[in-house]
Amino acid sequence: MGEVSLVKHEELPVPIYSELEPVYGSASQLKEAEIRFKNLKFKFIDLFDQSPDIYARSPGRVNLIGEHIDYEGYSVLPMAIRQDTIVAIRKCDSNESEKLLRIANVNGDKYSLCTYPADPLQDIDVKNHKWGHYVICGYKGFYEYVKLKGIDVGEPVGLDIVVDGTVPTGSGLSSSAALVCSSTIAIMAALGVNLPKKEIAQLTCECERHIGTQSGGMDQAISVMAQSGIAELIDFNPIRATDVQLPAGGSFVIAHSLAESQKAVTAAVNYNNRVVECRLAAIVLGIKLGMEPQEAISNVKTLSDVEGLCVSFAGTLGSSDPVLAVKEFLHAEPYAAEDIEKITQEKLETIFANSSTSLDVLRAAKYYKLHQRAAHVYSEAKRVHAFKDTVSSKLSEEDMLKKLGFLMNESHYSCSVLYECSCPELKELVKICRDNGALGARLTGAG
Ligand code: NG1
Ligand code: MG
Repeated sequence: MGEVSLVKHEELPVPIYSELEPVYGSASQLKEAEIRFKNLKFKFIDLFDQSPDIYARSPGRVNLIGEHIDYEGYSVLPMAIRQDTIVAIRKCDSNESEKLLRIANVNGDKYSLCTYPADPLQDIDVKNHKWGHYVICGYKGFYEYVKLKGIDVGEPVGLDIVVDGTVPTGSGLSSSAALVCSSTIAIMAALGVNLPKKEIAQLTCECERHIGTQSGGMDQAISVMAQSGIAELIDFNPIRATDVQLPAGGSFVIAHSLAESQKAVTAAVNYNNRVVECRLAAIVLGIKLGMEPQEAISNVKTLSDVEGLCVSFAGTLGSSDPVLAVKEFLHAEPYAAEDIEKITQEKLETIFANSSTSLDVLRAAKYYKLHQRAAHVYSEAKRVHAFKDTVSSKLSEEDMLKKLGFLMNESHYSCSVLYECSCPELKELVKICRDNGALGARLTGAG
């Protein structure tokens, strides 16, 4: 599951089977996939009077453990799911008068046609959210990357695009990354560029930030680098994927609480708020662990940046575990802006002056829960490694599955109590799962 596949349209439909067999698995799923690709092609011809040049596919993902820590530099453990986004694309002739990106969806009732200029430098109107913005994220990110690498793709041309997605939206399964990645790959292929997967993973991570969320790179990395039937431990800086074979006797069941999260719309009070709180927690911790305030403000971006400083306090704290440093140096009462400014000797608006999305957070926030957010991040980072170590341990399968379930439960507790990214519907769903025999249950994705 999760291989990125490019299929030339003239080769449809027969090679679909060989190309997509490892991805879609059973014969009935393959049949469904074939029908979807055919529909996509017909929709394309119907809308744009021509056949597409090429197709791209990227899957959604489920994160098994490691929530809200990718943007703090810590490893996560997701796997791809079969639900995906497929994209058909055609490069318009350069002499076609209007240079436009016309982006349509097979579900035209829900997702109406979006039209943008064929201009990679255009700004995305994040305050006026549209589904097509995700494709433009990929478009902008691709051009930024080829410019950086000195790859010549010529003058921008018009592109016609039709999208078909089966990842439920707003459900924590990363429909957004499936759309960003499949669009980026389609654009890349339409413009005749072929990049290695690692580079596509890196560039698509950066792409999605154009939507206004300060996301980490988990979703794009797994969507691009996933392999069939296996989970991946994803490390960042640089991105790296290590195969994790899960115990054969266990099943992961993905359930939907039916509560939707519109992350791009609520970023200032939810997602980006937590990113800002983590940065502040890291700066304050850095100062408490011996850094000069200005040094911390300039150099500390994430909680992983200050973890190493705990070593010199191991004697006082009993160990170099950053969770102990959080207990010692960050109080549990929420911090007001002035409390933090006394420690940083700098206004928060100055610290975040270069990030308009962070300034939006500061405007919306009443206080900052530094202790809780940092405690979640450091403990969750440890759970990811405990999960991976358990999978490769010599435990009996029964004990192994119990331990994995326990870690998932701990992760859920931390997400809901310390990180506060759960909701009543998820709480109920987790309870239903556990009451009915699940060895562990947790929210997945941003929450
Ligand atoms: P979802 O669940 O797709 O909104 C988000 C982030 C990830 C990660 C998780 C929480 C994006 C594209 N993805 O995922 O980077 O931080 O939340 O672990 O914003
Ligand atoms: Mg998403």
